[in-house]
Amino acid sequence: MFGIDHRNRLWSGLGFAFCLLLINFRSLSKLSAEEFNYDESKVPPYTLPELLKCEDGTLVDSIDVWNTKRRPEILRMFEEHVFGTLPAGKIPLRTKIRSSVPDALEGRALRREVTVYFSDDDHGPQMDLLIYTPAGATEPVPAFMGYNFDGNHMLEKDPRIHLTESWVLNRKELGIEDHKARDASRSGSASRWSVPEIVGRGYGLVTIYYGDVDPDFDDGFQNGIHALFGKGDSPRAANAGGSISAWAWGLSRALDVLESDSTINAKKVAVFGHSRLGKTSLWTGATDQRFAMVIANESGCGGAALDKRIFGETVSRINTAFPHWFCINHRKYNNNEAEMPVDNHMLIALSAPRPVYVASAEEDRWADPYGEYLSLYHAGPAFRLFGRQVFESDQMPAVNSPVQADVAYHIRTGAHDVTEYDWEQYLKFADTHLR
Ligand code: GTR
Repeated sequence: MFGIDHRNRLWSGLGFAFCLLLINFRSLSKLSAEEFNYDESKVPPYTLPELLKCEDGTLVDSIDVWNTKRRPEILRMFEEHVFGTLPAGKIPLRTKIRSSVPDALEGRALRREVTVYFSDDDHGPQMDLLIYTPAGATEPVPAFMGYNFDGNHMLEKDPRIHLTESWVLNRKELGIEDHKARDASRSGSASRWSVPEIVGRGYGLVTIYYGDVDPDFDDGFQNGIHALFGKGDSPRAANAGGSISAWAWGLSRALDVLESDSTINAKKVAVFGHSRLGKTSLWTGATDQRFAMVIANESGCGGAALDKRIFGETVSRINTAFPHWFCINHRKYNNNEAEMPVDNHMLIALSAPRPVYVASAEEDRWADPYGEYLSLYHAGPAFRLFGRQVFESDQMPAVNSPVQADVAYHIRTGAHDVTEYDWEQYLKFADTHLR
């Protein structure tokens, strides 16, 4: 039993510790990107979990052991410790064509908007697919599918594209201060999509505003598609899926819809994403093997980069700044990456043997370009099991010198963004693997 004095001391000690924790939490979220490690010599020694060794010590020496034992184990670890899971089970989908323009982009594309409803309620959770296919295509085309950041209307000036009614991130530069999309911002993200080149090369593009599926703020998982899975989960399970899981789920539902679309070959769809949406494309490729190719553009921490390198963004920082992206269990690894039972070479390996493209930008040190390359390199053994050609060297290629085999990588000059250069490489990779 504690005497009064001891108890007081204990309480004030606990209070002090709590304050420290709070200060630490607050100050961490305020730390600017400059205050993290960008010095290769300060990367701590780290050990990556073995990709081809099962939990019971069995070594993976065949495609069968990989498919039936190791791959499911790795997938489970990512569900349990990183992204979390959403309740399984089919959600009936309804669709409605919102618009169809046969001569969009100066006659180059058929452009359709398809609303996908996730419930019987027309005002319930839903998403709008914006679908471009080459005008006059006579057979189903391979396609890229990926979320956009600010709404489908950001791809083109055309006022016929529906202005999203979903919650959007405020952006002063676009005049958005009340989380509502504005007409004035139409075509603001056109440079990130290279639509004329994509359709010109014979591909389709399917894009969706990610906030339709789950608005990107921490609201305790009440909005977006989380509402479909019951709000009664309180307290939230430590392995319940966060926003990245929700976004991945949305892309799978979009692929469900494409399976009965006559213009797109649903067996040849590459999932694409930039940054947080690149983390999402990797998790989508891992959870839904129907996607034929996976592209992660500058996906960084929690995406392609090796988290155990502690270079640029860290697990602690990402969970503090974006508490809704991952599952609660992921927070166990705040400042504790060494204890993570997985790292992101295993996330990439979950897409094997399908072709995977990882891309970085030279100035995007926050996303740890070398860590992104190394992850792809260390995922190699899973691809080799299938006879796929991967990279032999752990040294990344020079800037603006893409390397493509059955996996691909480039680091280009410039900042965190998606550019025409990036799309040129993705199209070339798709020409090899999706044709
Ligand atoms: C940053 C975040 C990154 C990346 C990026 C983005 O603030 O730290 O992990 O996801 O946002 O999505 O633009």
